[in-house]
Amino acid sequence: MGKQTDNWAKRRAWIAFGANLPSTAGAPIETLRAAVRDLKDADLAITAVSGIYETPCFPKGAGPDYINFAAEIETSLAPEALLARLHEVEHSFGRVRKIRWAGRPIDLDLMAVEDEVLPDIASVNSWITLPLAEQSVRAPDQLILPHPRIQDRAFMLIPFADLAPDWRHPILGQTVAEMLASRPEVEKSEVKPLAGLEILPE
Ligand code: PH2
Ligand code: MG
Ligand code: MG
Repeated sequence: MGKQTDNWAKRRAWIAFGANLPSTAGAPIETLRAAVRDLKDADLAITAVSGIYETPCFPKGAGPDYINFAAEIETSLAPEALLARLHEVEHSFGRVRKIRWAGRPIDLDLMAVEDEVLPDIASVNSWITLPLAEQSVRAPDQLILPHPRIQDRAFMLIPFADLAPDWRHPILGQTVAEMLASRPEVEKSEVKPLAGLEILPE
């Protein structure tokens, strides 16, 4: 199939970046910097990057701390093509998909494409409400939008709030700022800004 750019106007989307193991490009921060650079092309512009954070591994104790941040992009790629592009970049840094929640040299998660719901409200809802015990063993094999864990994770919400505090979840009805306000204080306090580090969109 072609790149599915026909009939797609440019749309805004938000990507969560994460890493907690070294890659072929070096330490997590170096990997993610290189990934931002590689993602850019004629169909995809990086329009803003959040602060950079050091965050405890979820689940607790399962591995080293993560580096997390988020990027706002503008793209003419359809959501499926965009996801394929993210997987391609993950693969180029040595990411192998094996064990759920295993440590990883790079993780690029598509959090949202405007207020798109995919594949449909009922399916997204069933992933949103999946009990934690099942989340550790079941992963969707198709694109789910918005990403079903945004509202549960300060390490996604804090970077997202740097970029788009007013983005409203099309199913839950809350903004990023509101979802973030619902997270426990301890969880938020563990997401630590890394001062002096920067990733420029250009
Ligand atoms: N991503 C995971 C699993 N655990 N923990 C933190 N702190 N940050 C992540 O990005 C993360 C995680 C699976 O995608
Ligand atoms: Mg992830
Ligand atoms: Mg992922």
